[in-house]
Amino acid sequence: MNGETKLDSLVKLLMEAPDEVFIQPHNVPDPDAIASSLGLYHLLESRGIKKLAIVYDREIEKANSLRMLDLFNVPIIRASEATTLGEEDWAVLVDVQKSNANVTDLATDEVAVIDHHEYLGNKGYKFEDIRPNVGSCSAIIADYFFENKILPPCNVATALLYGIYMDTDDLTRGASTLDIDMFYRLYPLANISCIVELRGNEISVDDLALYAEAFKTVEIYDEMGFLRLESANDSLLGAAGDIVVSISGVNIAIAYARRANGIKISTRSASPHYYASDLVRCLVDGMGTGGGHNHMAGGFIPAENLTPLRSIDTFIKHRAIAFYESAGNKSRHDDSSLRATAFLR
Ligand SMILES: [Mn+2]
Repeated sequence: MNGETKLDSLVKLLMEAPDEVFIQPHNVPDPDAIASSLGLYHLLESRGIKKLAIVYDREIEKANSLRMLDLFNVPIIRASEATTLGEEDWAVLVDVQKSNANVTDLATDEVAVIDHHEYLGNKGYKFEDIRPNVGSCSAIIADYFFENKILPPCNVATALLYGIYMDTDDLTRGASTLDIDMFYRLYPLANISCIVELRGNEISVDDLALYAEAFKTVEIYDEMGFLRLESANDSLLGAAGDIVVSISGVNIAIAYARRANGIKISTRSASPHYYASDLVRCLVDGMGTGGGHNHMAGGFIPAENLTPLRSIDTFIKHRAIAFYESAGNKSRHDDSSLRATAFLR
């Protein structure tokens, strides 16, 4: 409809909700997911959506994510504590899409989605706003505020600013014009001392011990770095991968951890010739699920698909090197200007 914003359409839809509306970010919510959920909560509340809650599954693991909940009064609860959640309720997925491995399919009907990951196809949503070219979901939510002339309160502006900071690695990873515009507009509304405090809470003492062990496992092959983490802590994997990519000469990181239920994989790429999402899909091919962005992606292989006599380390390295060599050979044979897109898409 002419002049109707995305927020208008979403609110119109949610007004029809038979009972409660749950905002659901991905499991183990990170700062971008928490900020986006908080921002959307305020937007929907200000537009008169009542019976609203933010619900997530699993654990909030990282110190900075936990600190955000207190600093910004985030009304978020665990799915297991949402006693009124049921089939009659609707959900808006945030920073994730239905069927992705990192989101629990709760009893609610997922009627809407706002995300910045690669498009996983129409899952029967009544509202969808998926922008894979944007570096953070927080920038999309910030856009909803400014587009609708709603001023984000200080706690929301600060959370969204921090979400952009984290998901774009300080505007250096996959940042779009929207991330930069929203960063600029949020900045004067935010409390920078809170950002400073969060930056000072990015790892816990326990994390440090896990990192120390993990960094001993780092192995380099050309531009690729491999790291194995002996922990069930999901969010550390990506952060450890970021550190591996920052090693001089290394542009691609593969971090993985073995769990009782399978192997969790996180990939990073700072190379224009290799997409993290293509790499992870190659690693899990025929055995599990994976996806993400050009610069960061994740995947999972369930334990039942693993062969006991195959070493996980060898398996991951074999597949990653095969991907690297074939993409590298391919790109060397192609016209240089076309090589990245020709092979990778
Ligand atoms: Mn995100």
